[in-house]
Amino acid sequence: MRLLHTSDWHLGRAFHRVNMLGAQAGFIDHLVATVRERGVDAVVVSGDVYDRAVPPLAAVELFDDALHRLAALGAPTVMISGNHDSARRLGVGAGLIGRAGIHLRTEPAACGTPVVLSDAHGDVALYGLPYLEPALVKDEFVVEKAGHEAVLAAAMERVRADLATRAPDTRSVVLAHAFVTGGEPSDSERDITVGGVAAVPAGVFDGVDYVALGHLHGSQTITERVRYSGSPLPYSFSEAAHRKSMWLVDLGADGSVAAERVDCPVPRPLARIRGRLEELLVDPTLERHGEAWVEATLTDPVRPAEPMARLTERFPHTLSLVFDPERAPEEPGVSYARRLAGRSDQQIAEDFVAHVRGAGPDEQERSVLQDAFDAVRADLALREVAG
Ligand SMILES: [Mn+2]
Repeated sequence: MRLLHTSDWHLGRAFHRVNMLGAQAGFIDHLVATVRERGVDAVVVSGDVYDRAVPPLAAVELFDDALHRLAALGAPTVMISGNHDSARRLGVGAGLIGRAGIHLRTEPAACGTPVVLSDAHGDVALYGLPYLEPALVKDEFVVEKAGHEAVLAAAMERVRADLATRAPDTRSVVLAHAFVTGGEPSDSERDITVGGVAAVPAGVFDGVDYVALGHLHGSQTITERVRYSGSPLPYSFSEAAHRKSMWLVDLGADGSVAAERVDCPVPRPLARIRGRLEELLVDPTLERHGEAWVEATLTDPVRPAEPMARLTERFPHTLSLVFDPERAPEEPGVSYARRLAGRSDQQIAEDFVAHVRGAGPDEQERSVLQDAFDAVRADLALREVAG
């Protein structure tokens, strides 16, 4: 049986100021084409279909379009809710949609009830474990310590118990949305550490043939049988080195796994560049980033004037500016109170300007500061008279 494993679509999410709906629609086209051209028997989507609980209408329309196209292809699809989805909202109409072969698994209580597909070699049981927020599902799974490992272990016990009741040659697939030990995070996953240690050992999933993971946005192989597909699109500059893809998994008659990476379309490459503004504007090696989405880290000791306007002349798709000025290390161990002792408000303000910008105020800026302090003092004096 040939599976296509993807996750973390985050429909409706923007990348900095860029609306990603066009790129997300391009990915759905690619997904549908892959299902058709590569003879995919089933699609598994491991959570974070949407970026938030109440997604924008355009994202809901895109999801609706994806469901209809997958159903029209006759490719059974199993989807779980992730930590970004509202399980309740995503699960609306799941029973009806399931009759069209699109199985939305958003109920923690149903994790031991698989979607059963079959091929010439027998049955394949696909268990959808929606994102299990420990505090919310600890009663359902009757665990003492409401941690990620405890609730996933309890859910997997139900999976194994169900599997034990089936024909011995039944192959099994688990979909889960979790942070598995050994996985490499990026900046665009919402933290799930509230309430304890987030990372779950891969051994929790022992006993099944393939584990289709979602949550981490980089494609990763934890073990041959336990993989993250990663998101199809980048959602932070920390993903600049990612190669966005899906896993095409051939599940053999004996439960063996052969996985192939299928690349996703790249709407625009990502580049992180670093240096002084004047260098970035002329460095010939940066020429290749002219069409990229760029994050520039400026190391100028003094913040240059209009850096964004100047950068976008060379890199029109600059989306993010970071200032990390080179400066001499400060004298350590001097307390804040000691640094302020015996100085006027004006001196403290001028030092502050020098600290954040790298250079102190010029004459004009000094007089602006002076006027501000004078105005505050005058106001205070008036209040005392009035009060
Ligand atoms: Mn995600």
